[in-house]
Amino acid sequence: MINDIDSEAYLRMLRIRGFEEAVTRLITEGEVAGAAHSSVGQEAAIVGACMALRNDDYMSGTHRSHGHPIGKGAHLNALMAEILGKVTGVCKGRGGSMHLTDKSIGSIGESAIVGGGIPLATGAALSAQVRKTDQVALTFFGDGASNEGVFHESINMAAIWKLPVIFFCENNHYAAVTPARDTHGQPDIARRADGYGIPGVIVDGQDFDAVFKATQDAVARARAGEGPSLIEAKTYRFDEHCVGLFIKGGYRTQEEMDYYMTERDPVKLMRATLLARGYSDGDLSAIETRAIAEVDEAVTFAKSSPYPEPEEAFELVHADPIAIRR
Ligand SMILES: Cc1ncc(C[n+]2csc(CCOP(=O)(O)OP(=O)(O)O)c2C)c(N)n1
Repeated sequence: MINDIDSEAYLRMLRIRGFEEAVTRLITEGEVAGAAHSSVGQEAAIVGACMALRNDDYMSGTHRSHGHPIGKGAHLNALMAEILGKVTGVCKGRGGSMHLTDKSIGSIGESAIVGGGIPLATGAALSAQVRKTDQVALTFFGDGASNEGVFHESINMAAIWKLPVIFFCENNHYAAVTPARDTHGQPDIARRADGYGIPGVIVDGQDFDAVFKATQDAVARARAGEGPSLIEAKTYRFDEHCVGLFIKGGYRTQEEMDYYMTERDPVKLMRATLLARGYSDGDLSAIETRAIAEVDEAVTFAKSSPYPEPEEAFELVHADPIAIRR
Protein backbone atom coordinates (compact mmCIF):
# COMPACT_ATOMS: atom_id res chain seq x y z
CA MET A 1 0.00 0.00 0.00
CA ILE A 2 2.85 2.38 0.86
CA ASN A 3 3.93 4.39 -2.11
CA ASP A 4 7.28 6.16 -2.15
CA ILE A 5 5.98 9.49 -3.37
CA ASP A 6 3.20 9.64 -0.78
CA SER A 7 5.40 8.75 2.16
CA GLU A 8 8.23 11.01 1.05
CA ALA A 9 5.79 13.90 0.53
CA TYR A 10 4.30 13.43 3.99
CA LEU A 11 7.77 13.26 5.54
CA ARG A 12 8.88 16.47 3.81
CA MET A 13 5.69 18.28 4.84
CA LEU A 14 6.22 17.21 8.45
CA ARG A 15 9.87 18.26 8.32
CA ILE A 16 8.79 21.75 7.24
CA ARG A 17 6.08 21.97 9.91
CA GLY A 18 8.45 20.80 12.67
CA PHE A 19 11.35 22.92 11.44
CA GLU A 20 9.25 26.11 11.35
CA GLU A 21 7.82 25.42 14.80
CA ALA A 22 11.34 24.91 16.13
CA VAL A 23 12.55 28.18 14.55
CA THR A 24 9.64 30.04 16.19
CA ARG A 25 10.59 28.51 19.53
CA LEU A 26 14.26 29.43 19.06
CA ILE A 27 13.30 33.04 18.26
CA THR A 28 11.38 33.35 21.52
CA GLU A 29 14.32 31.77 23.36
CA GLY A 30 16.65 34.38 21.84
CA GLU A 31 18.73 31.80 19.91
CA VAL A 32 17.93 33.40 16.52
CA ALA A 33 19.09 36.95 15.92
CA GLY A 34 16.30 38.98 14.30
CA ALA A 35 13.09 37.52 12.99
CA ALA A 36 11.90 34.85 10.55
CA HIS A 37 9.00 34.26 8.16
CA SER A 38 7.19 30.99 8.77
CA SER A 39 5.76 28.87 5.96
CA VAL A 40 3.44 26.84 8.22
CA GLY A 41 0.19 26.30 6.31
CA GLN A 42 1.90 26.32 2.91
CA GLU A 43 3.56 22.87 3.10
CA ALA A 44 1.51 21.13 0.41
CA ALA A 45 2.20 23.88 -2.11
CA ILE A 46 5.93 23.79 -1.37
CA VAL A 47 6.37 20.02 -1.34
CA GLY A 48 3.99 19.40 -4.26
CA ALA A 49 6.02 21.77 -6.43
CA CYS A 50 9.46 20.60 -5.29
CA MET A 51 8.72 16.90 -5.67
CA ALA A 52 7.91 17.41 -9.34
CA LEU A 53 11.52 18.53 -9.82
CA ARG A 54 14.70 16.49 -10.20
CA ASN A 55 17.59 16.94 -7.80
CA ASP A 56 19.60 18.78 -10.47
CA ASP A 57 16.77 21.16 -11.35
CA TYR A 58 17.03 24.70 -9.98
CA MET A 59 14.81 26.38 -7.45
CA SER A 60 14.77 29.92 -6.10
CA GLY A 61 12.95 31.13 -3.02
CA THR A 62 11.74 34.19 -1.19
CA HIS A 63 11.97 35.77 2.26
CA ARG A 64 9.60 32.96 3.42
CA SER A 65 11.78 30.09 2.30
CA HIS A 66 12.88 27.78 5.08
CA GLY A 67 10.46 25.23 3.64
CA HIS A 68 11.56 25.33 0.01
CA PRO A 69 14.97 23.66 0.37
CA ILE A 70 13.39 21.18 2.78
CA GLY A 71 10.72 20.46 0.17
CA LYS A 72 13.47 19.80 -2.36
CA GLY A 73 15.14 17.28 -0.08
CA ALA A 74 17.77 19.25 1.86
CA HIS A 75 19.14 17.87 5.13
CA LEU A 76 17.88 19.91 8.08
CA ASN A 77 21.09 20.31 10.10
CA ALA A 78 22.91 22.85 7.93
CA LEU A 79 19.69 24.81 7.31
CA MET A 80 19.03 25.17 11.04
CA ALA A 81 22.67 26.06 11.68
CA GLU A 82 22.40 28.81 9.06
CA ILE A 83 19.37 30.29 10.76
CA LEU A 84 21.32 30.41 14.02
CA GLY A 85 24.24 32.09 12.19
CA LYS A 86 26.67 29.22 12.73
CA VAL A 87 29.71 28.28 10.58
CA THR A 88 28.19 24.86 9.89
CA GLY A 89 25.26 26.53 8.10
CA VAL A 90 24.58 26.23 4.37
CA CYS A 91 26.07 29.72 3.86
CA LYS A 92 28.59 29.37 6.70
CA GLY A 93 26.42 31.56 8.90
CA ARG A 94 26.55 34.61 6.61
CA GLY A 95 23.10 34.32 5.06
CA GLY A 96 20.62 33.67 7.84
CA SER A 97 16.91 33.02 7.60
CA MET A 98 16.19 34.90 4.37
CA HIS A 99 19.24 33.82 2.38
CA LEU A 100 19.39 30.04 2.51
CA THR A 101 21.18 28.53 -0.47
CA ASP A 102 21.93 24.84 -0.84
CA LYS A 103 23.40 24.05 -4.21
CA SER A 104 23.57 20.32 -3.39
CA ILE A 105 19.81 20.14 -3.99
CA GLY A 106 19.58 22.87 -6.64
CA SER A 107 18.53 25.67 -4.31
CA ILE A 108 20.20 28.68 -5.93
CA GLY A 109 19.16 31.30 -3.44
CA GLU A 110 16.54 33.16 -1.53
CA SER A 111 16.12 36.87 -1.25
CA ALA A 112 14.87 39.43 1.24
CA ILE A 113 14.03 41.58 -1.79
CA VAL A 114 10.43 40.76 -2.72
CA GLY A 115 10.51 39.31 -6.26
CA GLY A 116 14.32 38.91 -6.11
CA GLY A 117 14.29 35.18 -6.77
CA ILE A 118 12.28 35.48 -10.00
CA PRO A 119 15.05 36.77 -12.31
CA LEU A 120 17.51 34.41 -10.61
CA ALA A 121 15.53 31.35 -11.71
CA THR A 122 14.88 32.88 -15.13
CA GLY A 123 18.65 33.26 -15.53
CA ALA A 124 19.23 29.68 -14.38
CA ALA A 125 16.71 28.52 -17.01
CA LEU A 126 18.53 30.55 -19.65
CA SER A 127 21.80 28.90 -18.61
CA ALA A 128 20.23 25.43 -18.91
CA GLN A 129 18.96 26.34 -22.38
CA VAL A 130 22.36 27.67 -23.52
CA ARG A 131 24.17 24.64 -22.10
CA LYS A 132 21.56 22.38 -23.73
CA THR A 133 20.85 20.40 -20.56
CA ASP A 134 17.27 19.39 -19.88
CA GLN A 135 17.24 21.03 -16.45
CA VAL A 136 14.37 23.29 -15.48
CA ALA A 137 14.14 26.10 -12.92
CA LEU A 138 11.22 26.83 -10.62
CA THR A 139 10.78 30.09 -8.79
CA PHE A 140 8.56 30.55 -5.76
CA PHE A 141 7.06 33.97 -5.03
CA GLY A 142 4.05 35.45 -3.28
CA ASP A 143 0.97 37.30 -4.52
CA GLY A 144 2.64 40.55 -3.44
CA ALA A 145 5.72 39.80 -5.56
CA SER A 146 3.57 39.35 -8.65
CA ASN A 147 3.05 43.13 -8.62
CA GLU A 148 6.78 43.78 -8.90
CA GLY A 149 8.05 44.88 -12.30
CA VAL A 150 10.63 42.12 -12.39
CA PHE A 151 7.88 39.49 -12.37
CA HIS A 152 6.47 40.87 -15.63
CA GLU A 153 9.87 41.42 -17.24
CA SER A 154 11.05 37.92 -16.39
CA ILE A 155 7.89 36.17 -17.50
CA ASN A 156 7.79 38.07 -20.77
CA MET A 157 11.41 37.26 -21.60
CA ALA A 158 10.93 33.61 -20.60
CA ALA A 159 7.84 33.36 -22.83
CA ILE A 160 9.58 34.83 -25.87
CA TRP A 161 12.73 32.74 -25.47
CA LYS A 162 10.80 29.63 -24.37
CA LEU A 163 12.92 29.27 -21.25
CA PRO A 164 12.43 26.15 -19.11
CA VAL A 165 11.12 27.98 -16.06
CA ILE A 166 8.05 27.51 -13.88
CA PHE A 167 6.71 30.64 -12.20
CA PHE A 168 5.09 29.34 -9.02
CA CYS A 169 2.96 31.77 -7.02
CA GLU A 170 2.09 30.81 -3.46
CA ASN A 171 -0.95 33.03 -3.13
CA ASN A 172 -1.55 33.19 0.62
CA HIS A 173 -3.86 36.18 0.04
CA TYR A 174 -1.77 38.73 1.92
CA ALA A 175 1.39 40.73 1.19
CA ALA A 176 2.53 41.19 4.79
CA VAL A 177 -0.68 42.74 6.19
CA THR A 178 -2.20 43.95 2.90
CA PRO A 179 -5.01 41.79 1.50
CA ALA A 180 -4.60 40.80 -2.16
CA ARG A 181 -8.10 42.17 -2.90
CA ASP A 182 -6.72 45.68 -2.22
CA THR A 183 -3.75 45.34 -4.55
CA HIS A 184 -4.89 43.25 -7.53
CA GLY A 185 -7.47 44.36 -10.08
CA GLN A 186 -7.87 40.68 -10.96
CA PRO A 187 -7.31 38.46 -7.91
CA ASP A 188 -6.37 35.32 -9.89
CA ILE A 189 -2.64 35.72 -10.52
CA ALA A 190 -2.65 32.78 -12.98
CA ARG A 191 -4.82 34.75 -15.40
CA ARG A 192 -1.87 37.06 -15.99
CA ALA A 193 -0.36 34.21 -18.03
CA ASP A 194 -2.76 35.06 -20.87
CA GLY A 195 -1.03 38.40 -21.30
CA TYR A 196 2.23 36.61 -22.07
CA GLY A 197 0.87 33.76 -24.15
CA ILE A 198 1.78 30.99 -21.72
CA PRO A 199 -0.36 28.50 -19.76
CA GLY A 200 -1.62 29.64 -16.36
CA VAL A 201 -3.29 27.28 -13.90
CA ILE A 202 -4.85 27.67 -10.49
CA VAL A 203 -4.48 24.80 -8.02
CA ASP A 204 -5.63 24.12 -4.49
CA GLY A 205 -2.41 24.80 -2.61
CA GLN A 206 -3.57 22.79 0.41
CA ASP A 207 -3.76 19.62 -1.70
CA PHE A 208 -0.40 17.93 -2.34
CA ASP A 209 -1.71 15.81 -5.24
CA ALA A 210 -3.19 18.77 -7.10
CA VAL A 211 0.02 20.80 -6.81
CA PHE A 212 2.25 17.84 -7.71
CA LYS A 213 0.23 17.06 -10.84
CA ALA A 214 0.07 20.67 -12.05
CA THR A 215 3.80 21.13 -11.52
CA GLN A 216 4.64 17.83 -13.25
CA ASP A 217 2.72 19.07 -16.32
CA ALA A 218 4.60 22.38 -16.29
CA VAL A 219 7.95 20.62 -15.84
CA ALA A 220 7.24 18.25 -18.75
CA ARG A 221 6.38 21.20 -20.95
CA ALA A 222 9.55 23.07 -19.94
CA ARG A 223 11.79 20.01 -20.49
CA ALA A 224 10.26 19.48 -23.92
CA GLY A 225 11.37 22.99 -24.95
CA GLU A 226 7.85 24.40 -24.93
CA GLY A 227 8.66 27.19 -22.49
CA PRO A 228 7.41 28.57 -19.20
CA SER A 229 4.17 28.14 -17.25
CA LEU A 230 2.57 30.09 -14.44
CA ILE A 231 1.08 28.13 -11.54
CA GLU A 232 -0.93 29.80 -8.80
CA ALA A 233 -1.44 27.74 -5.65
CA LYS A 234 -4.15 29.21 -3.42
CA THR A 235 -2.82 28.71 0.07
CA TYR A 236 -2.74 30.25 3.53
CA ARG A 237 -0.11 31.29 6.04
CA PHE A 238 -0.97 30.22 9.59
CA ASP A 239 1.57 32.34 11.52
CA GLU A 240 1.91 36.09 11.46
CA HIS A 241 3.78 37.65 8.53
CA CYS A 242 7.00 37.63 10.46
CA VAL A 243 7.61 35.78 13.69
CA GLY A 244 9.53 37.99 16.11
CA LEU A 245 8.82 41.27 14.33
CA PHE A 246 6.50 44.11 15.26
CA ILE A 247 3.74 43.30 12.74
CA LYS A 248 0.81 41.74 14.58
CA GLY A 249 -2.68 40.63 13.60
CA GLY A 250 -5.88 42.61 13.08
CA TYR A 251 -5.90 42.47 9.29
CA ARG A 252 -7.60 39.05 8.99
CA THR A 253 -10.59 37.63 10.81
CA GLN A 254 -10.49 34.93 13.47
CA GLU A 255 -13.15 33.08 11.48
CA GLU A 256 -10.92 32.94 8.39
CA MET A 257 -7.90 31.76 10.38
CA ASP A 258 -9.96 29.11 12.19
CA TYR A 259 -11.32 27.82 8.90
CA TYR A 260 -7.89 27.33 7.32
CA MET A 261 -6.24 25.96 10.45
CA THR A 262 -8.93 23.37 11.14
CA GLU A 263 -10.53 22.52 7.78
CA ARG A 264 -7.67 23.30 5.41
CA ASP A 265 -4.51 22.35 7.24
CA PRO A 266 -2.40 20.69 4.50
CA VAL A 267 -0.68 18.31 6.91
CA LYS A 268 -3.99 17.07 8.35
CA LEU A 269 -5.46 16.79 4.84
CA MET A 270 -2.47 14.75 3.66
CA ARG A 271 -2.78 12.45 6.67
CA ALA A 272 -6.46 11.86 5.91
CA THR A 273 -5.67 11.19 2.24
CA LEU A 274 -3.02 8.64 3.13
CA LEU A 275 -5.31 6.86 5.59
CA ALA A 276 -7.96 6.69 2.86
CA ARG A 277 -5.31 5.22 0.52
CA GLY A 278 -4.65 2.36 2.90
CA TYR A 279 -1.81 3.56 5.08
CA SER A 280 -2.17 2.44 8.68
CA ASP A 281 -1.99 4.73 11.66
CA GLY A 282 1.28 2.99 12.54
CA ASP A 283 2.80 3.72 9.10
CA LEU A 284 2.02 7.39 9.51
CA SER A 285 3.16 7.56 13.15
CA ALA A 286 6.53 6.14 12.09
CA ILE A 287 6.94 8.96 9.55
CA GLU A 288 5.85 11.52 12.17
CA THR A 289 8.35 10.18 14.72
CA ARG A 290 11.13 10.31 12.16
CA ALA A 291 10.39 13.95 11.29
CA ILE A 292 10.39 14.98 14.96
CA ALA A 293 13.73 13.22 15.52
CA GLU A 294 15.29 14.93 12.50
CA VAL A 295 14.16 18.37 13.69
CA ASP A 296 15.46 17.70 17.22
CA GLU A 297 18.78 16.59 15.78
CA ALA A 298 19.01 19.75 13.66
CA VAL A 299 18.38 21.97 16.70
CA THR A 300 21.06 20.16 18.73
CA PHE A 301 23.50 20.35 15.83
CA ALA A 302 22.86 24.06 15.27
CA LYS A 303 23.06 25.01 18.95
CA SER A 304 26.31 23.13 19.48
CA SER A 305 28.01 24.57 16.36
CA PRO A 306 30.36 27.57 16.67
CA TYR A 307 29.74 31.11 15.39
CA PRO A 308 32.10 32.46 12.72
CA GLU A 309 35.04 34.48 14.08
CA PRO A 310 34.53 38.28 13.87
CA GLU A 311 37.73 38.70 11.81
CA GLU A 312 36.21 36.43 9.12
CA ALA A 313 33.37 38.90 8.43
CA PHE A 314 34.75 39.99 5.06
CA GLU A 315 35.55 36.48 3.84
CA LEU A 316 33.26 34.77 1.31
CA VAL A 317 31.77 38.09 0.20
CA HIS A 318 33.11 37.66 -3.32
CA ALA A 319 34.03 34.40 -5.04
CA ASP A 320 37.61 35.57 -5.63
CA PRO A 321 38.33 39.23 -4.86
CA ILE A 322 41.97 38.89 -5.99
CA ALA A 323 40.94 37.75 -9.47
CA ILE A 324 38.50 40.66 -9.77
CA ARG A 325 41.28 43.17 -8.96
CA ARG A 326 43.68 41.79 -11.61
C1 LIG B 1 11.31 45.08 -3.00
C2 LIG B 1 10.71 44.96 -1.61
N1 LIG B 1 9.62 45.69 -1.31
C3 LIG B 1 9.06 45.59 -0.07
C4 LIG B 1 9.62 44.77 0.88
C5 LIG B 1 8.97 44.64 2.27
N2 LIG B 1 8.24 43.35 2.32
C6 LIG B 1 8.78 42.26 2.90
S1 LIG B 1 7.79 40.93 2.79
C7 LIG B 1 6.59 41.80 2.00
C8 LIG B 1 5.29 41.15 1.57
C9 LIG B 1 5.50 40.20 0.44
O1 LIG B 1 4.28 39.57 0.14
P1 LIG B 1 4.20 38.31 -0.79
O2 LIG B 1 5.08 38.48 -1.98
O3 LIG B 1 2.76 38.05 -1.06
O4 LIG B 1 4.83 37.15 0.08
P2 LIG B 1 4.33 36.54 1.45
O5 LIG B 1 4.95 37.39 2.54
O6 LIG B 1 2.85 36.58 1.44
O7 LIG B 1 4.85 35.16 1.48
C10 LIG B 1 6.99 43.11 1.81
C11 LIG B 1 6.17 44.14 1.15
C12 LIG B 1 10.78 44.04 0.53
N3 LIG B 1 11.37 43.20 1.39
N4 LIG B 1 11.29 44.13 -0.73
